[in-house]
Amino acid sequence: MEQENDFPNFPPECHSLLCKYLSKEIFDALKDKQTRYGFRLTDAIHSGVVNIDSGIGVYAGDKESYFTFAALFDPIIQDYHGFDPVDKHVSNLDPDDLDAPNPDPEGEYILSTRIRVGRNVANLPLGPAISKAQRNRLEKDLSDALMTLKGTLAGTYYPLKGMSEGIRSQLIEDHFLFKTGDRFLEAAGLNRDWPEGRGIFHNDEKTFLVWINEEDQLRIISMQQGGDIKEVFTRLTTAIGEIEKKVQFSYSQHLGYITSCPTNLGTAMRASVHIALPKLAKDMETFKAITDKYHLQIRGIHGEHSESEGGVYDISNRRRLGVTEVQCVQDMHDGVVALIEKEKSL
Ligand code: ADP
Ligand code: ILO
Repeated sequence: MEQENDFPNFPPECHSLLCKYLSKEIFDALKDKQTRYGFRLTDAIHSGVVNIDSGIGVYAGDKESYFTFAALFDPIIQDYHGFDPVDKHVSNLDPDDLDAPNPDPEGEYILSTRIRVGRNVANLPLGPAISKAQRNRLEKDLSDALMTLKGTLAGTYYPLKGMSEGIRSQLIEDHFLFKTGDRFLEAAGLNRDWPEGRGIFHNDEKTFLVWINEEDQLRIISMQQGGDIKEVFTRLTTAIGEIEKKVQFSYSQHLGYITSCPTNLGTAMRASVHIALPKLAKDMETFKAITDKYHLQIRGIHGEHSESEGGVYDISNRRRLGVTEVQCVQDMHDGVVALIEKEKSL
């Protein structure tokens, strides 16, 4: 990725963490550095420079980026996650430590539950810096490994290349597959050679799915109808354990699981429900007060950067780094209980 080596000119309407923390001094101190995979500061910031409405604006090209460009990444990570450069991440994927009875056993509010983690393979560049040959090789190795899974995790790999348009758009509409052409990923170099090397693995029931080579090399997903959060988490942690027997994930004592976007570091987990809250939707102040209290994020029902439809929202954990996976899911569960209680009272 060849770019100018000048300090970017951010317009006043830009409020990304990139423009907040990229001073001229930091830019000058980092602009001539590169990682062993040739990833440079200009590559890391390109998405946020091109997309001035970014919330964050940076991506890492490899694990080393987080350390080589720490003068920029550290304050962004500190701001987003409240996590200091001296802090250590701790993982806990034990479902027995989760206290999450179904918040909606009658099925009046929660349509579906989904928990995903991002993973990348150790000793390889991340998506923004990976070569076409490395990506294609990885697709083969990962899909071969997934095809050996047994029991309820057994499934089939469907490459994006050659997939019919009808099947692809149906999978997206049904919330199973990633979209094409995200401009943030595009500018980060994550869409190079699209659709080659990308695809989706899933079991017959589509309760266990794995995206290959999208924003991260693996997005491991467990989902189902209704609000049995514990069942979804248990399936996910079993799957992660099985995949980890075959693939070594990129991990750091400090930052946890390494992901291309710093918002996903740590657990790389997003635990969400699609939930109908039509009354609360008319009082966004109260709605937001509850989601803030439980560290939750509100998205539309077609994922990030989408709108709600018919009072149905995607509610998920906002914290990912410096908290365990169990805590992420617990945040989501406890917040959803509070949201349902409020909705009932209105
Ligand atoms: P990610 O969760 O991987 O960060 P997105 O926010 O784009 O990415 O969501 C990916 C897809 O997963 C979207 O189609 C979204 O609607 C779907 N999704 C997220 N949460 C749920 C849920 N609880 N139930 C059903 N689909 C969901
Ligand atoms: N780069 C985008 C998105 C950041 C968070 N989301 C994801 C999918 N990683 C931004 O800075 O707004």
